[in-house]
Amino acid sequence: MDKRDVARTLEQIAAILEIKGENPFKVRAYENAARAVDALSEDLGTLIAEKRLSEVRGIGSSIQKNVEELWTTGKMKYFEDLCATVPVGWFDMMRIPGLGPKRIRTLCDLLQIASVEALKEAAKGGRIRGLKGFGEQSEKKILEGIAFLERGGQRELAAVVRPIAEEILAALRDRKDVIRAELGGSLRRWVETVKDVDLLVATKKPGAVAKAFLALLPQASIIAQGDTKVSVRLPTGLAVDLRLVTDAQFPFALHYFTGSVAHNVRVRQRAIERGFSLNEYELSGGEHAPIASEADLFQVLGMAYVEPELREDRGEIEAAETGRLPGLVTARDLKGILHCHTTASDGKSTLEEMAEAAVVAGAEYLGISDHSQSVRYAGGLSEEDLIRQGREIDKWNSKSRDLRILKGAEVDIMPDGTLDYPDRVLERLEFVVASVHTNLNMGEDEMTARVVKALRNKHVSILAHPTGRLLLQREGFRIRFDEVFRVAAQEGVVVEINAHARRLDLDWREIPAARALGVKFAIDPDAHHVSGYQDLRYGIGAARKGWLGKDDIVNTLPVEGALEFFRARR
Ligand code: DGT
Ligand code: CA
Ligand code: ZN
Repeated sequence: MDKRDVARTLEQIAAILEIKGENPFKVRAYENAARAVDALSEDLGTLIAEKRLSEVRGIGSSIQKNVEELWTTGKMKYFEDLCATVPVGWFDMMRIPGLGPKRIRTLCDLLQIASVEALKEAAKGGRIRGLKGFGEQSEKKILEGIAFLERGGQRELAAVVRPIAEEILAALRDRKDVIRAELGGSLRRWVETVKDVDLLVATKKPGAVAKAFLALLPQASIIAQGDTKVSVRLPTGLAVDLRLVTDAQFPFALHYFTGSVAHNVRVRQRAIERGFSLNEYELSGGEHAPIASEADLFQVLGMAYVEPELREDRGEIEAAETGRLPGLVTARDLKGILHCHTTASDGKSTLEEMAEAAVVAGAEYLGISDHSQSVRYAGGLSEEDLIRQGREIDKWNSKSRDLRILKGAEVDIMPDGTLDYPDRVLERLEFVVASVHTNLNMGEDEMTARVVKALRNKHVSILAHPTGRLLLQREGFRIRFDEVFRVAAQEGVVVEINAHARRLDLDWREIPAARALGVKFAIDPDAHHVSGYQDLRYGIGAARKGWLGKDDIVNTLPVEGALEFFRARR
């Protein structure tokens, strides 16, 4: 849990109270508290541990207790009770872009509806335009908002969903009547956004396990419940599917429910070619060696084991047939953490805190790269600031035997392709991360020329977040990758796989083409807080989905190797 989860819960409370028509002061109090939590510069956990939450302006004493309860127990009774009193449909309606709680309340009151489906019907039937405060335009906006949700606005960041899914999985695995259990679907394939959670359990007692599953999620509403499947929806709108199979069925079900659909279709085709028939429960139609695991299944079909991340029908079937699957990078291969911020710019942890956490994370080196001078909104460093930070880093390095800190900067690529520090500043740094943060709406030609010009500067080591996308929020800018990758490979500039869960930029789908042109990569957390290191696992997931091995990634090198790589082009 981090402060964003807390702020989100407070926002949801405010919205529910408002839809219910409760006291506006109470609504405002929760809204203010949500904003106050979101804007905290100090660590929420620290404030709570030191009993200093009351010092924060905007959080009243009863809300304070609720926040403390949520932080320490992971639950808030007030919120759970509140959720239990309102229709689930409200939560879906709250996700329609542009539709605030006040208007939801009016719509629910006047139209007697409580679901997105009913709202859509009403809008289509022209029954909204005549309502007080609404018009044809708002009716159209509502339909557009619903269409957006239906197109995939319902997806959620994998990083938001995975901790919840892993917690449920762990609780199921703890049970004696669960023989084995795994995540399936897009989560198991490490896709960056997911529609729902797919869980699979092997058991002799499906009824008991299903009951236990429901007891784990008391606030969930049940969508479907049968002998082999239970589907629920959490108050946040997230659907969780649990499938219950026998131990003998497990390998087939796991493979099937991991997907992707495209991969499944190819594997089933291959089974047919070999005279079998494959479905989610068995491989039938002929004699074969016993199958107790996915690996056995692949083997019987004459294939090497395909890691879940690769199951997208992007060449893995052919490679598994001919033994050409790559050895994929793992979290243990990472030796250094590059591209991290500190309180010197817009980070929330100090240099020392970031360093200590990097030691705990097992890193041998940590590359600090705060923002450059013109990035005012993010506290960009002046030349003097950089020099001061350099001294702090020297001090750490002279004391520490566990972790070496590298001096770097995240330097902005200006609209004309020049860099935000002069060369004489850049050449003093051990590595330079270059990135585009402004003028994102340029045409493709202009943007390509801008980035290519920056890559030609021999001090640049890493091209950061190459498209600037923010998952579920902002599309990446338009740029010609083939040219950028070719120049990066030529110049020896590393291309970043930004592991920040909202970025995951470069997209995994683009990685194989970049690699084929000779590009090397770095998996960087872009951490603005010590907790940011946790995002590295999503970067590893993306790199694995992009077929990368250890040797493709510069921060798997020991510190001297990485520094040598950066120095080589200077
Ligand atoms: P998502 O939920 O959109 O993030 O992506 P997935 O891949 O988790 O998709 P989901 O939850 O609809 O289905 C889970 C898996 O079940 C999917 O990856 C493969 C399998 N599956 C679902 N529908 C079909 C189908 O029509 N044919 C085959 N062969 N497999 C399917
Ligand atoms: Ca799924
Ligand atoms: Zn950046």
